[in-house]
Amino acid sequence: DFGERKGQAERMLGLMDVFLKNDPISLQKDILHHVEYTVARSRFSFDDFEAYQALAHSVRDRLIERWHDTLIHFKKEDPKRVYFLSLEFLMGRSLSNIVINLGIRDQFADALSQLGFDFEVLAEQEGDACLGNGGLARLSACQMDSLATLDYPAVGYGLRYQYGLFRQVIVDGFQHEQPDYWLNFGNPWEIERVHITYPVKFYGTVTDEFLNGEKCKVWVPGEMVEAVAYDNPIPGYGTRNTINLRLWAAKPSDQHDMESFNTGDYVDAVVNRQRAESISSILYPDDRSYQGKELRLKQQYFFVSASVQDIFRRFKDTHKKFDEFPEKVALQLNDTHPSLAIAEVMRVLLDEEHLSWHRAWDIICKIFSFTTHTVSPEGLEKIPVDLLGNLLPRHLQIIYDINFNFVEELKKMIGLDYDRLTRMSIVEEGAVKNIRMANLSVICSHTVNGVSRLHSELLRTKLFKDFYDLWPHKFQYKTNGVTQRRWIVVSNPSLCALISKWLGTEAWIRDIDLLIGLRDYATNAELHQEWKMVKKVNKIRLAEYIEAMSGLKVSLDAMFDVQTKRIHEYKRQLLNILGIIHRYDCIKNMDKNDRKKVVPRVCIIGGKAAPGYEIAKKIIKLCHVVAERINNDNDIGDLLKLVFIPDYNVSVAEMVIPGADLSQHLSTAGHEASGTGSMKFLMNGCLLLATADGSTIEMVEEIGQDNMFLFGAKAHEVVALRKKGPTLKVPLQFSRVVRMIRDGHFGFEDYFKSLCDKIEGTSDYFLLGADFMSYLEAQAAADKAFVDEERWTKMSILSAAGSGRFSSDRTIQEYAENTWDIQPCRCPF
Ligand code: TH1
Repeated sequence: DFGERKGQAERMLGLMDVFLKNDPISLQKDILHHVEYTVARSRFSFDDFEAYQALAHSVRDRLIERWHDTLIHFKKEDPKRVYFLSLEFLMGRSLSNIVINLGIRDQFADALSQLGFDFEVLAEQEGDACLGNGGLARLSACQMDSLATLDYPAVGYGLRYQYGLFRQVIVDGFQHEQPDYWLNFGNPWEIERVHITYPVKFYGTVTDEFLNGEKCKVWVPGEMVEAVAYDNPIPGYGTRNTINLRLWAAKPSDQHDMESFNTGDYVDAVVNRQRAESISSILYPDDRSYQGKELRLKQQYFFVSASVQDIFRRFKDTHKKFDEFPEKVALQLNDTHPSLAIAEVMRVLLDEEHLSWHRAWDIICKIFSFTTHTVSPEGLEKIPVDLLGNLLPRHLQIIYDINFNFVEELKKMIGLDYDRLTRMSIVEEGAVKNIRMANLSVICSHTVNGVSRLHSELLRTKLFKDFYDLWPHKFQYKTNGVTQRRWIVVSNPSLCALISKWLGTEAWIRDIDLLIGLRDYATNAELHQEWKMVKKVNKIRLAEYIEAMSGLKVSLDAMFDVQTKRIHEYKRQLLNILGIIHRYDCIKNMDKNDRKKVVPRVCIIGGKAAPGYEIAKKIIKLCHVVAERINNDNDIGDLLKLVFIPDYNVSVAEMVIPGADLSQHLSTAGHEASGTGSMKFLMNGCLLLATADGSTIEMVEEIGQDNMFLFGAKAHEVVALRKKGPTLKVPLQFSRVVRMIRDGHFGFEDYFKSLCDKIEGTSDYFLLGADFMSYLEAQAAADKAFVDEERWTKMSILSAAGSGRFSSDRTIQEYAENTWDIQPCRCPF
């Protein structure tokens, strides 16, 4: 209608500066405008945080222009879109990322410095958006960046939690969790859409009714909650395209609780309404473990239902026939967390659009694709039937119907192989009946993706073997990737400048394959000098952080050796700590001469433990007591230091990763589906010490065995090693360090007993003992390489040069071509 009121439109265009200008004066005016009118501070008196807010709003204005243009362009072109459904997005800070992607960082920095502000200082004022746990959530964020950059018509959907992932505080070496009420200071990057709301229904009953002579199901809900959209524009780099990440917040519905209002209990009724908001209030802090909690299920359905309504609304705006739905819509399930979308789309098609089962099912089979991030059967999500039936009665019926049809078909194909039928059924029978969300997702998706080659192999031969045998064509894999915009350009500006200088272009920021060009200079003395300088600058930054945080001074000559990721037994932070104790013990027993040959190390460990994960919390405490002992041992000095970095999150990672010389990825082979931290380290020219697990296997292929320190049992050997169990001989060195902990060398021996018990004898499930010698050898090899500066620098250059395959741009392109079947839709500049 804007076009119809042409006169008015022209007048509006005349009044408005469409396309804000980016010269220093315009930027300064704009920032001051926001100081005065948005932040409502006097332009003569505002602090760094207020300056950040004004800056952020000036950036946001420019972001919104492109976002509007993109949305209008998509609407006009009406391409097939991918809808990326994820319960977690770990965005971290936005400011630097946005100005860099918009190509106006330097302009803003100049404008600010003329006002007497430092861009970097203001950028530090921003808090992290931690709406996710770990790898899976950060992957979603990286993929959004790539979707925007590659001009794909994509929409992200998720939940706008009021409390992000807990803040980790360490008190006396123990982890404490504090709430992350991140919206307290406002969030300039989101746009509240009060008019974009959808009702979401829960509980109630399903009845059979007749409509135009046809029998149909009517769900009469028992509770109604409103979903309100909050839009988060995601800008691409080197393009005008800016896509939308729409997060839903729960608000009380106007139709909610009419009853209690009528009964006159007004105050109680209002208080009751507030409960609705609890649905989007908190992110579950459990990384890959499920508890079958009702609130979690409510969250899943809440965001799925709002997103599906939004998708249908958009489709119906321009289309009448549902047969066209698969030509316009691809739905991507990020793990099983959003898999209720399958039952929800089916429900809408059947009960609201009144399609036949046959037509509805045909559509389902064409639109869903599923990516699993899990390796072990215990990691797969299950929902108790009672819970689901109570909360979503109609969905349970639909899932049963899908399962009935599937099992009937299956019988025709494989006969009455009951074991196999039982394994493949969506419904798990037993004391507690469960819905297997993974089986539902595999059965209803046209494509099932793994996140690395090894992972995909494990899916085909173990986790989903029965399904693979039935539908081999469904199974693909897309090795994960991370965005070089965040993990080099934003977080390591010196390296970014260096790479552009030596490649003679900045094009690698959009076209990662160009990175390989660095190989030509892998032995160039001049590059070596500059490369070492960059590493030094980043080590200084990290050392300053460590000192500010813990008071510990670390030597820049030492090897900075980093292991940062969620704390998990399978990730074997414990192996790292045992190795450190061993190293300490060795140094203690050396004479003066031998000590001269020791390569000094600063060992850095960081990561959060799920609040209910006792063993993980003990690992954190162990790290602290060992650090206390080593760091205060004057006899050791700079030869060895151990630091635990608290509250590891995206912005801490941005500082730690560029400063690392060596990084450790120690998962027992076959347990890390992919791993993405390693990719960030690799891109930053950090050497890897790793097991042959997840994506590291593919990294070796890219950069060569000689440039990585590989160790440990291979995935196919792990099962056999476990079977050997008690007969397995563990090395003396291993028993010795465990004994030191048991004997109270570091105190708290009672507290650590259960930890020691978990890794000795038959209970060493993750094979720390079996891998220990190989681990020590890899560490020794790393020491040896580090002493040879030229060799180390060459390895570092080759690591970065070979990291191109691990860009999320490559991952997303593969998804677009092989899974979603979507085309770029580029907004004209
Ligand atoms: C992780 C995987 O453990 C990791 O190997 C992988 O690189 C990453 O996903 C991205 O693909 C997972 N995170 C979660 C989180 C939850 C549930 C399952 C997984 S798997 C909550």
